[in-house]
Amino acid sequence: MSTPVERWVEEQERIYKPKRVYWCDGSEAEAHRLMEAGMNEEKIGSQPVFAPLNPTNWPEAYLHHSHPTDVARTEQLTFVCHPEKDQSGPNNNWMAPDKAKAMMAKLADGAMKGRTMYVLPYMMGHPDSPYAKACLQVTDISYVAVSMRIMTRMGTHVLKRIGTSERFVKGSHSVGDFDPGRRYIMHFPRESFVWSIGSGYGGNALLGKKCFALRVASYLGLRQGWLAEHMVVMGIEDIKGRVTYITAAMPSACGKTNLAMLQSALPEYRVFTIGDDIAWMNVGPDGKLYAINPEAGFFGVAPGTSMKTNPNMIRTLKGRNFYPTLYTNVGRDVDTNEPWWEGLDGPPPNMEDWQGRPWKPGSKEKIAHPNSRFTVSLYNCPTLSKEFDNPKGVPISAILIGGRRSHLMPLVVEAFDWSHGVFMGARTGSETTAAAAGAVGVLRRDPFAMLPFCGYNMGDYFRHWMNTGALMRNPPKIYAVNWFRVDENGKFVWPGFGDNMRVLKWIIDRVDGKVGAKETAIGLVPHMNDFNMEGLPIPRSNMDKLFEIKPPEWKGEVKEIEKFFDSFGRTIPFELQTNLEKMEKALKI
Ligand code: GTP
Ligand code: SPV
Ligand code: MN
Repeated sequence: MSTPVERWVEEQERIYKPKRVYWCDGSEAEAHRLMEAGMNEEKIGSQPVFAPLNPTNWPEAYLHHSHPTDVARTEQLTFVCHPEKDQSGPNNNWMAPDKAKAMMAKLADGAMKGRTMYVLPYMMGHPDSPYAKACLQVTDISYVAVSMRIMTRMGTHVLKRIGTSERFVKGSHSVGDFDPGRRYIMHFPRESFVWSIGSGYGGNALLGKKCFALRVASYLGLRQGWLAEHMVVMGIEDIKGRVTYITAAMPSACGKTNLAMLQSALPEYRVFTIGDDIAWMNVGPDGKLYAINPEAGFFGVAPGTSMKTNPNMIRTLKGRNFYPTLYTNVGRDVDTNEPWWEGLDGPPPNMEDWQGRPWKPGSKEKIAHPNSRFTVSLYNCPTLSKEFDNPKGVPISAILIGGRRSHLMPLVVEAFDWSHGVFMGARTGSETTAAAAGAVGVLRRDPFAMLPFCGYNMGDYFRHWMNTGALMRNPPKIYAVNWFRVDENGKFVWPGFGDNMRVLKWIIDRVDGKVGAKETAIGLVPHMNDFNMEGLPIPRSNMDKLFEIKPPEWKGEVKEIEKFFDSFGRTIPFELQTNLEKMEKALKI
């Protein structure tokens, strides 16, 4: 008798018709074999999947060029397929499940002919955690197989754990022919099933990440009473050794990875990293909110990463522990065969761009793609928290919600209470980035940084957040943060990066009840005397600019929030409306 796992894999084989099926065991020896296959056998267009980079400065480093049309998440081709459209909400594209499956079956038919189908058994979360989930993905490209080995806990142990159960998370993936016209990422949350064809890009193809750990898991969380969020998880240790744990939601390419491994500008604090992208949060038996990071690696934005901005990431990339580290769509220094991206250091003379084409000095074209990324194990990270593998997770004292706003939003604002905090999360807007295909710098609502990742109607999601607060006697405090305000010349006013510790310090002092705060129409802000500005390279007048609330600017914002809330119709919780009305009144606009 075959097991449900074997039957599912046989079904995938019948659909895709690969040349052979290879079951991954997650070992290092196997990773070497997969890299060999990517260098010598598999191709994207005429280029091999992987090319070795200079290992002297960049140990175990490999370059990957994606298909040129396949460089970011494609939200317009991403669907959440509940039985009814209303269950997916205005925040998702929808297709009826039967129709979606019939369409995908056509695209998938024979799509792996002549290729290998890799079977990847993996865990999201530590295997001993009550919150972990056992998963299976099939794919037809070594890049995805190796990336999943870095990003998750992959191995044969997962098959043992699933045993003869029917209850495992299923991900079916093929790069197809990379034709954007035949590219779809389909979610069936009620079956814990994701079907993705036509893309090899992280968020579209590493199905444990955004597809399962956010879209499907957020729906599981709604049914089971927990939260799956697009959030950093980190610990901040003070000089006495006391650690405060926080989570932070920020839209794609808005600073999560940088925050998660921040090197503190204040010498009396140290940051410990638990996760940089995804948090699963449960109310524990003691009534506190606990967070785990279900992932095991970083899939980080390369441009802007340097010894100045994020030294701990450079150390992570140059660490020697885990094989291999992948660099996707970065540039290459032809003389030294080293990876390069904008913001790393001055451009060396002889460069190849992200498509492997010679780059002409002085050219305005980017060398690295703005959404070029590295894939590297969390175990390489020098600031990894000793709690990372704690199956219970860590208790959360504060939740930050950020966005990229060049105007309007202050550096930090504390919510009056949980309900106001949910309002702050729900009304969050952010300027778009290169992490998703489409225009960059356009303001859109991105509540809790989850707009592209919530696997059900966001009206119900806001209600779920309201309800979760009611389960806790002393819920975490909630903060809105914005590192991205600019001056008249378009320059960032706040230095950001390591100096963000100053904002974290104020938050910790608030959590500890050490300092007061000033009440404004939009929430509580610091008294400047309580805000550590020692050695801060900006004038006091700029600090005032960072906290300026201009009612006329807010007028347009309030209109937009209203319109956004209205788009959810009757599913929007009344508390959000009440908070909006209160804010409008207090702003006197
Ligand atoms: P995803 O992986 O897409 O979810 O992105 P992320 O939220 O982890 O963003 P990340 O930390 O990779 O930062 C994205 C970009 O923002 C990089 O180019 C960073 O250099 C830049 N950035 C991060 N933190 C700050 C900051 O405090 N200030 C400024 N000005 N830029 C920042
Ligand atoms: C993001 O876009 O938020 C990322 C990269 O973290 S991806 O995994 O592609 O979603
Ligand atoms: Mn992300």
